Amino acid sequence: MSPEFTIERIQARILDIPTIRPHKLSFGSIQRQSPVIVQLWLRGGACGFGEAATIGGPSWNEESPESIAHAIESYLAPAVLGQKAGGIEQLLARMDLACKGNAFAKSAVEMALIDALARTLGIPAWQLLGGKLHESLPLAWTLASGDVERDLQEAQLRLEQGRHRIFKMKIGARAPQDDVAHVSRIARGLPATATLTVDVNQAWDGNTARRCLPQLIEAGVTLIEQPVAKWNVPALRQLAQELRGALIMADETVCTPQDAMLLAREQAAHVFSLKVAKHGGLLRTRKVAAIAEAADIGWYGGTMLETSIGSAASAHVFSTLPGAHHGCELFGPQLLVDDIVEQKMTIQDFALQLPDGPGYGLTVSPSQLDRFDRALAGRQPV
Ligand code: MUC
Ligand code: MG
Repeated sequence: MSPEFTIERIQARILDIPTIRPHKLSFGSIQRQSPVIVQLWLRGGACGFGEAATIGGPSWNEESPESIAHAIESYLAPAVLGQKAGGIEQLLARMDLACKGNAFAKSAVEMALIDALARTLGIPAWQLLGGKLHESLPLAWTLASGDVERDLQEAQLRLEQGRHRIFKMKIGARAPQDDVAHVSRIARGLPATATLTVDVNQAWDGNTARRCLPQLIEAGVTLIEQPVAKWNVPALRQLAQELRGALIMADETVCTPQDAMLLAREQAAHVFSLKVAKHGGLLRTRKVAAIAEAADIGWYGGTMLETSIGSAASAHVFSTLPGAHHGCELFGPQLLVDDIVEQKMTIQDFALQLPDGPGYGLTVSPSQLDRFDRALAGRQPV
Protein backbone atom coordinates (compact mmCIF):
# COMPACT_ATOMS: atom_id res chain seq x y z
CA MET A 1 0.00 0.00 0.00
CA SER A 2 1.49 3.28 -1.05
CA PRO A 3 2.17 5.67 1.85
CA GLU A 4 0.06 8.28 0.11
CA PHE A 5 -3.11 6.45 1.19
CA THR A 6 -3.74 8.20 4.44
CA ILE A 7 -7.09 8.64 6.13
CA GLU A 8 -8.25 12.10 5.17
CA ARG A 9 -11.80 12.47 6.41
CA ILE A 10 -14.44 10.54 8.34
CA GLN A 11 -18.11 11.37 8.58
CA ALA A 12 -20.77 9.63 10.71
CA ARG A 13 -24.48 10.18 10.24
CA ILE A 14 -27.52 8.63 11.90
CA LEU A 15 -30.32 7.46 9.62
CA ASP A 16 -33.86 6.59 10.66
CA ILE A 17 -35.46 3.93 8.47
CA PRO A 18 -38.91 2.52 9.33
CA THR A 19 -39.39 -1.26 9.43
CA ILE A 20 -42.03 -2.96 7.26
CA ARG A 21 -43.82 -4.13 10.43
CA PRO A 22 -43.27 -3.92 14.17
CA HIS A 23 -40.38 -6.18 15.17
CA LYS A 24 -40.94 -7.58 18.66
CA LEU A 25 -38.15 -8.81 20.89
CA SER A 26 -37.92 -9.74 24.56
CA PHE A 27 -36.98 -6.16 25.48
CA GLY A 28 -39.44 -4.24 23.32
CA SER A 29 -40.88 -3.60 19.90
CA ILE A 30 -39.13 -1.59 17.22
CA GLN A 31 -40.74 0.26 14.32
CA ARG A 32 -37.60 1.80 12.91
CA GLN A 33 -33.90 1.16 12.73
CA SER A 34 -31.32 3.89 13.26
CA PRO A 35 -28.06 2.77 11.69
CA VAL A 36 -24.96 4.93 11.94
CA ILE A 37 -23.40 5.20 8.49
CA VAL A 38 -19.70 6.04 8.30
CA GLN A 39 -17.99 7.42 5.23
CA LEU A 40 -14.18 7.37 5.18
CA TRP A 41 -12.08 9.08 2.52
CA LEU A 42 -8.48 8.10 1.67
CA ARG A 43 -6.11 10.74 0.32
CA GLY A 44 -5.26 9.58 -3.20
CA GLY A 45 -7.59 6.61 -2.83
CA ALA A 46 -11.24 5.67 -2.64
CA CYS A 47 -14.03 6.45 -0.22
CA GLY A 48 -15.52 3.58 1.80
CA PHE A 49 -18.73 2.98 3.73
CA GLY A 50 -19.25 1.36 7.13
CA GLU A 51 -22.24 0.88 9.38
CA ALA A 52 -23.12 0.10 12.98
CA ALA A 53 -26.75 -0.67 13.82
CA THR A 54 -28.22 -1.25 17.26
CA ILE A 55 -31.70 -2.51 18.08
CA GLY A 56 -33.98 -0.30 20.16
CA GLY A 57 -31.39 2.35 21.06
CA PRO A 58 -29.24 1.05 23.93
CA SER A 59 -31.66 -1.85 24.65
CA TRP A 60 -29.62 -4.64 23.08
CA ASN A 61 -26.37 -3.57 24.73
CA GLU A 62 -24.77 -0.40 26.05
CA GLU A 63 -24.26 1.38 22.74
CA SER A 64 -26.91 3.48 21.02
CA PRO A 65 -26.92 5.27 17.64
CA GLU A 66 -26.20 8.52 19.45
CA SER A 67 -23.31 7.09 21.51
CA ILE A 68 -21.84 5.42 18.40
CA ALA A 69 -21.90 8.65 16.40
CA HIS A 70 -20.45 10.55 19.36
CA ALA A 71 -17.62 8.04 19.95
CA ILE A 72 -16.68 8.17 16.27
CA GLU A 73 -16.75 11.95 15.95
CA SER A 74 -15.08 12.77 19.26
CA TYR A 75 -12.56 9.97 19.81
CA LEU A 76 -12.18 7.40 17.03
CA ALA A 77 -11.90 9.70 14.02
CA PRO A 78 -9.27 11.91 15.71
CA ALA A 79 -7.31 8.75 16.61
CA VAL A 80 -7.01 7.56 13.00
CA LEU A 81 -7.11 10.72 10.85
CA GLY A 82 -3.86 11.31 9.00
CA GLN A 83 -2.68 7.71 9.65
CA LYS A 84 -1.65 5.25 6.95
CA ALA A 85 -4.70 3.32 5.85
CA GLY A 86 -3.03 -0.08 5.31
CA GLY A 87 -2.09 -0.65 8.97
CA ILE A 88 -5.47 -1.92 10.05
CA GLU A 89 -4.30 -3.63 13.28
CA GLN A 90 -2.38 -0.49 14.23
CA LEU A 91 -5.44 1.62 13.61
CA LEU A 92 -7.52 -0.71 15.78
CA ALA A 93 -4.89 -0.36 18.52
CA ARG A 94 -5.04 3.44 18.22
CA MET A 95 -8.81 3.33 18.55
CA ASP A 96 -8.50 1.05 21.63
CA LEU A 97 -6.09 3.51 23.19
CA ALA A 98 -8.38 6.45 22.55
CA CYS A 99 -11.59 4.76 23.63
CA LYS A 100 -12.36 1.72 25.82
CA GLY A 101 -15.09 -0.66 24.63
CA ASN A 102 -17.47 0.91 22.09
CA ALA A 103 -17.13 -2.12 19.83
CA PHE A 104 -20.00 -1.07 17.56
CA ALA A 105 -18.48 2.35 16.90
CA LYS A 106 -15.05 0.84 16.17
CA SER A 107 -16.58 -1.75 13.86
CA ALA A 108 -18.20 0.97 11.73
CA VAL A 109 -14.89 2.80 11.28
CA GLU A 110 -12.96 -0.39 10.49
CA MET A 111 -15.71 -1.46 8.06
CA ALA A 112 -15.43 1.83 6.16
CA LEU A 113 -11.64 1.58 6.17
CA ILE A 114 -11.64 -1.96 4.71
CA ASP A 115 -14.17 -0.89 2.07
CA ALA A 116 -12.01 2.10 1.13
CA LEU A 117 -8.85 -0.03 0.94
CA ALA A 118 -10.52 -2.74 -1.14
CA ARG A 119 -12.06 -0.16 -3.51
CA THR A 120 -8.70 1.57 -3.86
CA LEU A 121 -7.15 -1.76 -4.84
CA GLY A 122 -10.14 -2.69 -7.02
CA ILE A 123 -10.73 -5.99 -5.17
CA PRO A 124 -13.60 -7.42 -3.14
CA ALA A 125 -13.20 -7.08 0.63
CA TRP A 126 -13.21 -10.86 1.10
CA GLN A 127 -9.78 -10.92 -0.56
CA LEU A 128 -8.40 -8.73 2.23
CA LEU A 129 -10.06 -10.96 4.81
CA GLY A 130 -8.50 -14.28 3.91
CA GLY A 131 -10.33 -15.39 0.77
CA LYS A 132 -13.76 -16.79 0.04
CA LEU A 133 -14.75 -20.30 1.17
CA HIS A 134 -18.51 -20.05 0.61
CA GLU A 135 -20.49 -18.74 -2.36
CA SER A 136 -23.80 -18.74 -0.47
CA LEU A 137 -25.18 -19.26 3.03
CA PRO A 138 -28.68 -20.47 4.03
CA LEU A 139 -30.61 -17.37 5.08
CA ALA A 140 -32.96 -17.33 8.09
CA TRP A 141 -35.97 -15.03 8.51
CA THR A 142 -37.22 -13.85 11.87
CA LEU A 143 -40.89 -14.23 12.71
CA ALA A 144 -41.39 -11.42 15.19
CA SER A 145 -44.73 -9.76 14.48
CA GLY A 146 -46.07 -11.29 17.70
CA ASP A 147 -49.17 -12.56 15.87
CA VAL A 148 -49.46 -16.28 15.01
CA GLU A 149 -51.49 -15.83 11.83
CA ARG A 150 -49.28 -13.05 10.52
CA ASP A 151 -46.12 -15.01 11.36
CA LEU A 152 -47.43 -18.10 9.56
CA GLN A 153 -48.45 -16.08 6.50
CA GLU A 154 -44.98 -14.52 6.40
CA ALA A 155 -43.32 -17.93 6.67
CA GLN A 156 -45.56 -19.45 3.98
CA LEU A 157 -44.86 -16.62 1.54
CA ARG A 158 -41.11 -16.79 2.08
CA LEU A 159 -41.10 -20.56 1.61
CA GLU A 160 -43.07 -20.22 -1.64
CA GLN A 161 -40.67 -17.53 -2.88
CA GLY A 162 -37.67 -19.82 -2.22
CA ARG A 163 -36.21 -17.18 0.09
CA HIS A 164 -36.19 -18.73 3.58
CA ARG A 165 -36.79 -22.07 5.23
CA ILE A 166 -35.04 -21.36 8.52
CA PHE A 167 -37.34 -19.36 10.78
CA LYS A 168 -36.27 -17.74 14.02
CA MET A 169 -38.78 -16.66 16.62
CA LYS A 170 -38.04 -13.88 19.07
CA ILE A 171 -39.47 -14.79 22.45
CA GLY A 172 -39.11 -13.76 26.09
CA ALA A 173 -41.47 -10.77 26.23
CA ARG A 174 -44.52 -12.70 27.43
CA ALA A 175 -45.06 -15.18 30.24
CA PRO A 176 -42.86 -18.22 29.46
CA GLN A 177 -45.84 -20.60 29.11
CA ASP A 178 -47.45 -18.21 26.63
CA ASP A 179 -44.23 -18.19 24.62
CA VAL A 180 -44.16 -22.00 24.62
CA ALA A 181 -47.78 -22.07 23.41
CA HIS A 182 -47.04 -19.43 20.71
CA VAL A 183 -43.97 -21.26 19.40
CA SER A 184 -45.83 -24.58 19.44
CA ARG A 185 -48.66 -23.15 17.35
CA ILE A 186 -46.20 -21.77 14.80
CA ALA A 187 -44.30 -25.07 14.78
CA ARG A 188 -47.52 -26.98 14.04
CA GLY A 189 -48.33 -24.62 11.17
CA LEU A 190 -44.95 -24.89 9.43
CA PRO A 191 -44.21 -27.58 6.83
CA ALA A 192 -41.64 -30.26 7.65
CA THR A 193 -39.12 -28.64 5.28
CA ALA A 194 -38.84 -25.62 7.58
CA THR A 195 -36.44 -25.33 10.51
CA LEU A 196 -37.50 -23.46 13.64
CA THR A 197 -35.14 -21.67 16.01
CA VAL A 198 -35.74 -19.29 18.94
CA ASP A 199 -33.92 -16.29 20.37
CA VAL A 200 -34.82 -15.51 23.98
CA ASN A 201 -32.52 -12.45 24.12
CA GLN A 202 -31.49 -13.18 27.75
CA ALA A 203 -35.04 -13.01 29.08
CA TRP A 204 -35.16 -16.19 31.17
CA ASP A 205 -33.53 -17.18 34.43
CA GLY A 206 -31.91 -20.61 34.63
CA ASN A 207 -34.93 -22.36 36.17
CA THR A 208 -37.34 -21.00 33.53
CA ALA A 209 -34.95 -22.13 30.80
CA ARG A 210 -34.62 -25.60 32.34
CA ARG A 211 -38.42 -25.87 32.55
CA CYS A 212 -39.40 -24.42 29.15
CA LEU A 213 -36.65 -25.41 26.73
CA PRO A 214 -37.52 -29.13 26.73
CA GLN A 215 -41.08 -28.14 25.75
CA LEU A 216 -39.78 -26.00 22.89
CA ILE A 217 -37.59 -28.86 21.71
CA GLU A 218 -40.60 -31.17 21.89
CA ALA A 219 -42.45 -28.67 19.67
CA GLY A 220 -39.66 -28.88 17.08
CA VAL A 221 -37.15 -26.12 17.92
CA THR A 222 -33.61 -27.15 16.98
CA LEU A 223 -31.44 -24.13 17.83
CA ILE A 224 -31.85 -22.02 20.99
CA GLU A 225 -30.18 -18.60 21.12
CA GLN A 226 -29.19 -16.84 24.33
CA PRO A 227 -31.89 -18.28 26.61
CA VAL A 228 -30.41 -16.73 29.77
CA ALA A 229 -28.64 -13.53 30.78
CA LYS A 230 -25.35 -12.61 29.17
CA TRP A 231 -23.48 -13.27 32.44
CA ASN A 232 -25.14 -16.61 33.17
CA VAL A 233 -22.46 -18.92 31.79
CA PRO A 234 -23.16 -21.61 34.45
CA ALA A 235 -26.77 -21.96 33.23
CA LEU A 236 -25.68 -21.91 29.56
CA ARG A 237 -23.16 -24.63 30.39
CA GLN A 238 -25.72 -26.80 32.11
CA LEU A 239 -28.25 -26.37 29.29
CA ALA A 240 -25.61 -27.08 26.63
CA GLN A 241 -24.58 -30.25 28.42
CA GLU A 242 -27.97 -31.59 29.45
CA LEU A 243 -30.53 -30.65 26.79
CA ARG A 244 -31.04 -33.25 24.09
CA GLY A 245 -32.33 -32.58 20.59
CA ALA A 246 -31.31 -28.93 20.16
CA LEU A 247 -28.17 -26.81 20.13
CA ILE A 248 -27.44 -23.87 22.43
CA MET A 249 -26.20 -20.75 20.67
CA ALA A 250 -24.49 -17.90 22.51
CA ASP A 251 -25.14 -14.39 21.24
CA GLU A 252 -24.91 -11.57 23.82
CA THR A 253 -22.47 -13.68 25.92
CA VAL A 254 -19.91 -13.94 23.11
CA CYS A 255 -18.47 -10.58 22.11
CA THR A 256 -14.70 -10.62 22.70
CA PRO A 257 -12.15 -13.36 22.05
CA GLN A 258 -11.94 -13.71 25.85
CA ASP A 259 -15.70 -14.39 26.00
CA ALA A 260 -15.21 -17.00 23.30
CA MET A 261 -12.38 -18.62 25.25
CA LEU A 262 -14.51 -18.77 28.40
CA LEU A 263 -17.42 -20.42 26.58
CA ALA A 264 -15.07 -22.85 24.85
CA ARG A 265 -13.33 -23.78 28.11
CA GLU A 266 -16.64 -24.23 29.91
CA GLN A 267 -18.21 -26.08 26.97
CA ALA A 268 -21.15 -23.74 27.47
CA ALA A 269 -22.31 -23.29 23.84
CA HIS A 270 -22.56 -25.44 20.72
CA VAL A 271 -22.74 -22.48 18.33
CA PHE A 272 -21.61 -18.83 18.38
CA SER A 273 -23.71 -16.16 16.73
CA LEU A 274 -21.08 -13.96 15.09
CA LYS A 275 -21.82 -10.26 14.60
CA VAL A 276 -19.34 -7.79 13.21
CA ALA A 277 -20.60 -4.96 15.45
CA LYS A 278 -20.37 -6.69 18.81
CA HIS A 279 -16.92 -8.14 18.02
CA GLY A 280 -15.63 -4.68 17.09
CA GLY A 281 -15.05 -5.24 13.38
CA LEU A 282 -14.36 -7.67 10.59
CA LEU A 283 -10.86 -8.70 11.69
CA ARG A 284 -12.01 -9.29 15.24
CA THR A 285 -14.96 -11.35 14.00
CA ARG A 286 -12.37 -13.64 12.43
CA LYS A 287 -10.57 -13.93 15.79
CA VAL A 288 -13.74 -15.08 17.56
CA ALA A 289 -14.48 -17.45 14.67
CA ALA A 290 -10.98 -18.93 14.98
CA ILE A 291 -11.65 -19.78 18.63
CA ALA A 292 -14.94 -21.40 17.64
CA GLU A 293 -13.19 -23.49 15.02
CA ALA A 294 -10.44 -24.58 17.42
CA ALA A 295 -12.99 -25.57 20.07
CA ASP A 296 -15.30 -27.46 17.69
CA ILE A 297 -18.03 -24.85 18.13
CA GLY A 298 -20.20 -24.03 15.11
CA TRP A 299 -20.91 -20.50 13.89
CA TYR A 300 -23.96 -18.62 12.67
CA GLY A 301 -23.85 -15.38 10.70
CA GLY A 302 -25.77 -13.00 12.96
CA THR A 303 -27.26 -9.58 12.31
CA MET A 304 -28.05 -6.38 14.14
CA LEU A 305 -30.59 -5.60 11.40
CA GLU A 306 -28.18 -3.57 9.34
CA THR A 307 -28.92 -2.01 5.95
CA SER A 308 -27.23 -3.51 2.90
CA ILE A 309 -23.92 -1.86 3.86
CA GLY A 310 -23.46 -3.67 7.19
CA SER A 311 -25.11 -6.81 5.84
CA ALA A 312 -22.83 -7.02 2.79
CA ALA A 313 -19.73 -6.35 4.90
CA SER A 314 -20.82 -9.14 7.26
CA ALA A 315 -21.43 -11.42 4.28
CA HIS A 316 -17.88 -10.75 3.05
CA VAL A 317 -16.31 -11.85 6.31
CA PHE A 318 -18.70 -14.78 6.81
CA SER A 319 -17.79 -16.00 3.32
CA THR A 320 -14.19 -16.46 4.52
CA LEU A 321 -14.89 -18.50 7.65
CA PRO A 322 -14.01 -22.16 7.92
CA GLY A 323 -15.65 -24.54 10.38
CA ALA A 324 -19.18 -25.88 10.67
CA HIS A 325 -21.86 -23.24 10.16
CA HIS A 326 -25.60 -22.97 10.66
CA GLY A 327 -26.35 -20.40 7.97
CA CYS A 328 -26.91 -16.70 8.51
CA GLU A 329 -29.64 -14.15 9.19
CA LEU A 330 -28.50 -11.16 7.17
CA PHE A 331 -32.09 -10.23 6.37
CA GLY A 332 -31.92 -6.66 7.73
CA PRO A 333 -32.42 -5.02 4.31
CA GLN A 334 -35.66 -6.96 3.85
CA LEU A 335 -37.08 -5.75 7.15
CA LEU A 336 -36.56 -2.08 6.26
CA VAL A 337 -39.03 -0.17 4.10
CA ASP A 338 -36.23 0.86 1.78
CA ASP A 339 -32.50 0.53 1.34
CA ILE A 340 -29.61 2.93 0.78
CA VAL A 341 -27.95 1.01 -2.04
CA GLU A 342 -28.82 0.65 -5.71
CA GLN A 343 -29.10 -3.14 -5.55
CA LYS A 344 -29.57 -5.54 -2.65
CA MET A 345 -27.69 -8.83 -2.34
CA THR A 346 -29.33 -11.73 -4.18
CA ILE A 347 -31.39 -14.36 -2.36
CA GLN A 348 -31.82 -17.58 -4.27
CA ASP A 349 -32.53 -21.21 -3.33
CA PHE A 350 -33.15 -20.22 0.31
CA ALA A 351 -29.64 -18.81 0.52
CA LEU A 352 -27.91 -15.46 0.45
CA GLN A 353 -25.57 -15.30 -2.52
CA LEU A 354 -22.40 -13.85 -1.08
CA PRO A 355 -21.46 -10.64 -2.86
CA ASP A 356 -18.51 -9.82 -5.08
CA GLY A 357 -17.23 -6.62 -6.66
CA PRO A 358 -14.81 -3.98 -5.33
CA GLY A 359 -15.17 -3.25 -1.62
CA TYR A 360 -18.43 -4.79 -0.44
CA GLY A 361 -19.71 -4.84 -4.02
CA LEU A 362 -22.30 -2.12 -3.43
CA THR A 363 -23.34 1.14 -5.02
CA VAL A 364 -24.52 3.41 -2.24
CA SER A 365 -27.26 5.90 -3.14
CA PRO A 366 -26.47 9.45 -1.89
CA SER A 367 -30.07 10.53 -2.31
CA GLN A 368 -31.30 7.64 -0.14
CA LEU A 369 -28.73 8.55 2.52
CA ASP A 370 -30.07 12.10 2.52
CA ARG A 371 -33.67 10.91 2.54
CA PHE A 372 -33.24 8.99 5.81
CA ASP A 373 -30.62 11.25 7.45
CA ARG A 374 -31.85 12.20 10.93
CA ALA A 375 -30.08 15.56 11.00
CA LEU A 376 -31.46 16.60 7.61
CA ALA A 377 -34.99 15.61 8.62
CA GLY A 378 -34.73 17.31 12.02
CA ARG A 379 -35.95 14.11 13.74
CA GLN A 380 -35.37 13.30 17.42
CA PRO A 381 -33.98 10.05 18.89
CA VAL A 382 -36.65 7.39 19.65
C1 MUC B 1 -30.31 -10.74 18.06
O1 MUC B 1 -30.27 -10.75 19.27
O2 MUC B 1 -30.02 -11.75 17.44
C2 MUC B 1 -31.21 -10.09 15.06
C3 MUC B 1 -32.30 -10.39 14.38
C4 MUC B 1 -33.36 -10.09 15.17
O3 MUC B 1 -34.51 -10.25 14.91
O4 MUC B 1 -32.90 -9.60 16.35
C5 MUC B 1 -31.55 -9.52 16.27
C6 MUC B 1 -30.66 -9.45 17.40
MG1 MG C 1 -29.69 -12.89 19.35
